[in-house]
Amino acid sequence: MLPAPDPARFRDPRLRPIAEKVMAGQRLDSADGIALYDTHDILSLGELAEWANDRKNGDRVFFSANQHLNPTNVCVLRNTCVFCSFARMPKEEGAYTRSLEEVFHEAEQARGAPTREFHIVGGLHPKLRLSYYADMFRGLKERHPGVHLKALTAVEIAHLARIEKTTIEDVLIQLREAGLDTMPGGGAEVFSTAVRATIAERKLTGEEWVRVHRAAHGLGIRTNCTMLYGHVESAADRIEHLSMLRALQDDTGGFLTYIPLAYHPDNNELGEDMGRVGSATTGYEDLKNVAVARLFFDNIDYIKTHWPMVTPFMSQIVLQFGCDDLEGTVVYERVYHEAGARTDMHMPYRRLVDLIRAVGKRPGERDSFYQPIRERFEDLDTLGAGAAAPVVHAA
Ligand code: V47
Repeated sequence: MLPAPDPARFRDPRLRPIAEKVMAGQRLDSADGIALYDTHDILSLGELAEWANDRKNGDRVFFSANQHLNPTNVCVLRNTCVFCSFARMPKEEGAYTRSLEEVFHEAEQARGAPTREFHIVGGLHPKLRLSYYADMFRGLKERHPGVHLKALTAVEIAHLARIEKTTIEDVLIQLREAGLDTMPGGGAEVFSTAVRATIAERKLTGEEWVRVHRAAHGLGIRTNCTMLYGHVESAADRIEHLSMLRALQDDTGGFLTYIPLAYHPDNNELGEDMGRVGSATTGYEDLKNVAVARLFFDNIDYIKTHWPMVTPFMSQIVLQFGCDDLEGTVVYERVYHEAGARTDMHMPYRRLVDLIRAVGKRPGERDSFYQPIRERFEDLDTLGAGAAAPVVHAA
């Protein structure tokens, strides 16, 4: 157990009453959340968040042996989600839609450690029906029995319900029968109506995103939640977003983890409009978004850092700013790499263990429900996990 912080030593006096609340186990309100975002006393913020994390999760940092699959980048929102670099029109250069055989082939490509979870997200294809995804899930389960399927964002579920002229619940039930286990947290962006009007005009609204996750939780399907930060949103917008997630978690308890997603400005209209091309979020913002989340979410157990977006170096540092969950092996990543991420696409299993150990934490491979699978790694070399592979491409 870490020693409790001494708020009297905090440089920013506004953090002192907030620290008292955190240490007394009291919930932070919106004004507290905004003060946390506004502070420049980043070390006190980090110390407090790390203490709150230690109280919840001790010194263990989880990671997973997972693999991302993106079946199509064709998306009907191509021209209106101006922050996205991944989407293509059906006939646009670079557009792709995988056949099921191609998806099954890519699913065999895990390097080193075996995959325990497929993370499957893609564009809103105008023609791909529910049966394409149901057949994919059945095929993956047949070929990889025991592998967990975390698949389709709320936006994709709502799109399938529209195409099939049926309800969200019906889509979820059919996909669950086909093998869907949990859902990722993407598509949330920032719930504020004004921000959405600027960055994702025709995407489902914040309320609709919440409705899909509520429906999933009601059916016993656990999900993740996210926020895309570092574009046009204010601190108040961020806190409104986190408050909506926290309220849903109060009602259902269905969220497993929260992942702050750092906006990448390359190859998209928003980045050009903002004059931000080539300039991703700063490390300062990345630290803050983890620490504030840890303090604001008293009811979500885990905060995950997505190293493909913020770099393995920043992901390692946030492990001392309140973060307890390091995104896994990934294998192949397209959404952020299309948007300018310079990180590798694959993280060797052993490198995950080393990154965690190097900050004095205890690594633990987890399953998709945050149950520990493996906590001893002495025989790691026998995994052939490529510990010496470079993590980041040269610029
Ligand atoms: O919803 C799109 C984001 C998300 C950009 O649940 C961008 O475990 C940055 O859902 N710059 C999809 N981000 C990714 C996602 C996810 C990722 C990691 C873990 C989990 C999980 C879920 O990617 C989208 C959007 O918010 N995104 N474009 C961009 N230019």
